Amino acid sequence: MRPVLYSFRRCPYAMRARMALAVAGLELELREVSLKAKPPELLEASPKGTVPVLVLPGGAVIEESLAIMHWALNQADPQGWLSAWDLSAKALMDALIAENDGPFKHHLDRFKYPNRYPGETSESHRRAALAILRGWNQRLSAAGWLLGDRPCLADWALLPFVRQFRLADPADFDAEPSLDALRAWLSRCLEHQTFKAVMQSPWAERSPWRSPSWLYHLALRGDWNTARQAGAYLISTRGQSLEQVGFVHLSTAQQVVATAERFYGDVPAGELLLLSLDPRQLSDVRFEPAPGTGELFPHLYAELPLQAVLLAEAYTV
Ligand SMILES: N[C@@H](CCC(=O)N[C@@H](CS)C(=O)NCC(=O)O)C(=O)O
Repeated sequence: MRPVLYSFRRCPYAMRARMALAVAGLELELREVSLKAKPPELLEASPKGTVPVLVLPGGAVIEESLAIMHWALNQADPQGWLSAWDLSAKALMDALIAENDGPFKHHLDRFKYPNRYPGETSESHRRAALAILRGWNQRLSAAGWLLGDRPCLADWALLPFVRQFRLADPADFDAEPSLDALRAWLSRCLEHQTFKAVMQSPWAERSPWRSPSWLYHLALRGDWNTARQAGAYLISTRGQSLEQVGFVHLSTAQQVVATAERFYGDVPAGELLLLSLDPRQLSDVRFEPAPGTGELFPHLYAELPLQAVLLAEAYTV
């Protein structure tokens, strides 16, 4: 049994947790989730519903990114993010991370997503965030990293948030005065194997993990678009209507890949969608043997209600 990490590729908290877990050299099962439809297994482990969440083999749950980083580095800290520093340095790391997770994140969100915060001025939050960044810039100008001449926990914990700030307006960030050391640090971190590794497979996945609690249906993009316009999905499987067959072909999480290969192997990438379905919203599902193999497949003896579709995403293996 390996620990299970629920993660979201683009979440800055999940990025920093993945970095610590990867650096510690830990083996785990990564479950990419969509924040629009969180799998029941994640919510059962951690009802607050944020990522990252780490579930240990004994069942213990760690549901804060920083706690996951500490847990990982306690297992192994080969780059000395924590172990190579004394108590006063650790107190400084904590203070920098608190400044990031508190005021910096507060201003970053209001600058980056002005629509979510009506009545707030994006520019004043940008300036407040920049004031914090200038403080970090000053630290970085001494020896290149936040606490000295080598990276520590705080460098990696702050990195994904500084990256987000730049991505919100790269041209302005790149032209901003008095940020040279911070920009050099950011480029160095982004080019570092520690960061690059967690933005690609196997540390970051692009398609959501398939929950065994859900059911699935493969649909051609054109059929799905028609259904959304018409308000009803009336296809059974490729080239056959619900009316002709009498039920809609579904798959369990374990059956999706084989079904896609068998019936949709020639469909161009992006034209095949995987619909994730909430079985509680499907009225009459029967598990019936497929002709020939006898393998049991779920069949929906009703129209597929559009509200049962939790996610409709391009299918990737
Ligand atoms: N304090 C948490 C914050 C995690 C967090 O807010 N993650 C965001 C994604 S970046 C999330 O899961 N939001 C829930 C949602 O959007 O539904 C941590 O450090 O792990």
